[in-house]
Amino acid sequence: TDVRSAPSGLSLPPGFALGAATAAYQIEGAHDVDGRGPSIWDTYSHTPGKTFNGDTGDVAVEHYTRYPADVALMKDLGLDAYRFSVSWPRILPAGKGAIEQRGLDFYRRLVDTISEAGIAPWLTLYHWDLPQALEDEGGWTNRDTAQRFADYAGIVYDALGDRVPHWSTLNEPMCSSLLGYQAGAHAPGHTDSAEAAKAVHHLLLGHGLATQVMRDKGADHLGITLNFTPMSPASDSAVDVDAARRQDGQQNRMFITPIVTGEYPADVVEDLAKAGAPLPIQDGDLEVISTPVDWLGVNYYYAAVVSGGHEPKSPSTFIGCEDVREEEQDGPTTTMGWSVNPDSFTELLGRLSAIAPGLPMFITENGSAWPDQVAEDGQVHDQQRVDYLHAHLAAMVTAIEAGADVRGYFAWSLLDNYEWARGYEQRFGLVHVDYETQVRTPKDSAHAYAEVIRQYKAGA
Ligand code: GBH
Repeated sequence: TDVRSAPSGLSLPPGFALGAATAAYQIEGAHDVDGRGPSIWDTYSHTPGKTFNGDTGDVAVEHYTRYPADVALMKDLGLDAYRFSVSWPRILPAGKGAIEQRGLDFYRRLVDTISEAGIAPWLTLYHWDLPQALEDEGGWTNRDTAQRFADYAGIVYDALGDRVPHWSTLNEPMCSSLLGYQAGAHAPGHTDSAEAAKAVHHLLLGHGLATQVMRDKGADHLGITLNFTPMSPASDSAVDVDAARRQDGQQNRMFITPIVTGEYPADVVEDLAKAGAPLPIQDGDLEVISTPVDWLGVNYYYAAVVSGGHEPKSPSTFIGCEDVREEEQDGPTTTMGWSVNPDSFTELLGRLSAIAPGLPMFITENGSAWPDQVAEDGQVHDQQRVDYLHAHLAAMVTAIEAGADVRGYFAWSLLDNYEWARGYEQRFGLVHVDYETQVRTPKDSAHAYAEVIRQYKAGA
């Protein structure tokens, strides 16, 4: 296949944003530079046995110092937009109190460099790196953390609001709560359902409070990024159908529904209470949580097929789902073990249009990890990632043609980077990084994406 040929008939609407995404802890490194405080990911990754190979983000891909070259790469690819996150402990080393100006200065320099390259900056305030000092006071299980997050949002907005047009509060609160406090697979590594339910609610509350703070300061393009994994039952047995309902409830509905409607889904509230993990809702919280946003960020990777009624296995990722298993699917599987389901992406976007009518969507992450090899010519011929990219762009266009209001797409990820508990083993980048030399090499998928962007801009 000629990787430079975009899928035929890919017609994106006018004004569509094409970009790539990253997150602070996954790329920056410089973990102890310029007054940065420790985050829960420093603690977790430095705890033996928690991450693949003991990998940490101490060095990562040295984006903290190499950002000018990385922005130049983005420009070479022709990106219109770049989504990144701010490290809370660079700005507030203790999570609250003293502000570290050198942290704010870094993001000012970064944003100015991005803008000078003609690329629109999209800022995410929280991509999982909670200051450790706040975790020491209970982290997201502590209601106070929601207010601390809103304070932090106000500080970053005051510093960067004049130069960043697009703001997102949280990345994937599902991961921060359920992977962090229920499954133990992410920092802080707890396995306590009651804590996890508190974290869910306090993250959403923090989102609402931060949205209000930034709105009051004049922000006019505010959103939140949620991750969606469609769940279908392995059979039409009542047990499998209920397993899919429960997991869909916590993965997909528990976060979007209260934001859009001001109410949690009733079945989820019941499931959580039954599992001894009630949502700690106080009067007025749901009004805060449903403070209007301007856009929804959608992260999509794959769709799961699940069955229930198995021998209980703890901890489960979802509360009260110890009996649920994910089934293997036919077809290609990424190195994350994920199947490739572009049709489910189309369906998901249609479903979200119905759940959140009138709310513009941006695909804030989509991508895949493969066993990339550097060829003798020094190039990375990642045909599987090229195919995945083309198939998902086409699936998105199909959804748009059916009426979904999708206005942008960000590939995950610009660079190979620190894939959380999976360390450096998993490569999601359009651009290959040699972790010995830090040399960046655009993969075939980067060239393919650049060609999609070039053809779109040429009106082809
Ligand atoms: C997104 O998470 C994140 O926003 C991004 O930072 C991440 O790099 C990307 O997707 C790719 O994963 O195997 O037990 O370690 C999507 C949710 C979170 C799902 C990590 C897989 C691995 C759990 N992903 N999780 S484990």
